[in-house]
Amino acid sequence: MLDLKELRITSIEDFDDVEVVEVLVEEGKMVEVDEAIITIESEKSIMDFPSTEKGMVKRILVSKGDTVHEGDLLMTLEVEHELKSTNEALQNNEAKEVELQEPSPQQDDAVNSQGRKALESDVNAQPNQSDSPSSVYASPGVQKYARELGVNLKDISGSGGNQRILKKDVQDYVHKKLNKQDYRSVPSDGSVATVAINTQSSELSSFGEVEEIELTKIQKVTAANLLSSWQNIPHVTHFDQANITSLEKIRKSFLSTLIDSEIKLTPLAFIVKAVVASLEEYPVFNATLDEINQKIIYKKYFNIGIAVDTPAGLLVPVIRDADKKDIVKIAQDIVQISERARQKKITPDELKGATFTISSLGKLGGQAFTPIINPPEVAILGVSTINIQHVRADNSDEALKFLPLSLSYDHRVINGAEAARFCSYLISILEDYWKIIL
Ligand code: CAO
Repeated sequence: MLDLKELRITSIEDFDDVEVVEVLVEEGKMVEVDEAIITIESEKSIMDFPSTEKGMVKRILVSKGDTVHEGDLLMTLEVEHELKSTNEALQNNEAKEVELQEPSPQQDDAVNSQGRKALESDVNAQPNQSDSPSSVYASPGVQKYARELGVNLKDISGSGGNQRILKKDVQDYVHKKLNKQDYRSVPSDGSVATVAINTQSSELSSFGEVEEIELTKIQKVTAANLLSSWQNIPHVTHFDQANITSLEKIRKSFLSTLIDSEIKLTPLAFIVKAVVASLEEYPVFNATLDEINQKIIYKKYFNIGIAVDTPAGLLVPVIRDADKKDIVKIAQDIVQISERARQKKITPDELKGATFTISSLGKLGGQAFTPIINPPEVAILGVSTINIQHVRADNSDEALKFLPLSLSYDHRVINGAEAARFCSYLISILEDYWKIIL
């Protein structure tokens, strides 16, 4: 037995006439008693208006932007007292409705649980005691959602009409917090805030002798940053090598002129200069991906991070404005920052602001490796040990020196062809260094 019921706007405290800012249901779909059917907004507040009946929406008589007054007809519902025959259809409709209007439970759970974690550490994220409709513009549903996540709606600017805060704004806010935490808010104790592989020495000692040594603070922080980078950035590594036979001759001749000075002129200073020239030519390698606003930020300065192996762990101090420095100054900087890092004298400021990093294993050995990007950078160059290849030319045996290069890049920002071009350009400089010296 079907009845047609009318849903009218009833008297609501503070509201004389109000604007419909959202219609939350569709014709042909089921609504439940107390389910929000429209969102209305006055000068002072915003709220969801609920259905007083359960039934199928037959006809909607208001639309977004309409002004409604007490007693106005909003929609008609087909109400069945015994809904047995249509139960199945109704359930399907309900399921679809949930799909269309709400994020999936998994999405919500992911945001909820990660969001809570991200916000627990945020001293400003207190429960929104004062998020009453008169102080923030958000529907009760959004207010409830924010409350569940521990988000204070006052911290969010709304993207809806009249700056109304939407569910999406709450989600964006949480994602922003998560992103910030991933890259910059390593816990002050340096602990690795991830699911730990919990292998304890008691388990291992059943197989033989073990020794436990606490990770240094640097190792803890590095572990958290590396893990975050590895998990969040799709890395690709491009391998190549440069014939630096003539560059090595140039370096040796430079060295002979510096014989009495303290300057240590290794291939790395030349590599830094060649990398800067390549970054100038291919600026995307000097960029940052702004994930939230979906933008690439091109930096016009060239600060090169140098991975330094120290007894306490890996540190990456920065050579600032490398484009404005000559090779000798860069060589001096490398020595100075690496010594300060090893002597634990480096300051936090000296570790910040890199736009691209070089990790040189120098003569330690190896032919290639896959360096991990140091966010917010989008690429890193790994340098391995020079290898010597003998070639026969004009009845003589020439020993050529090849420098292996491993370029890891963020595949969201840089594609393989660009990486190949960048590497070829870098190699062309390393193989014909006069190109940038003169
Ligand atoms: N192949 C062969 N020899 C090389 C070389 C290369 N690619 N690069 C440098 N060398 C030589 C140098 O010429 C120098 O030779 P001499 O002993 O004859 O003077 C020697 O290796 C040692 O150089 P160095 O390491 O003192 O200086 P550098 O400028 O090459 O590097 C620094 C400085 C700080 C980068 C380096 O000392 C260092 O810490 N590297 C480790 C970085 C690292 O751990 N990366 C991995 C990160 S991922 O875990």
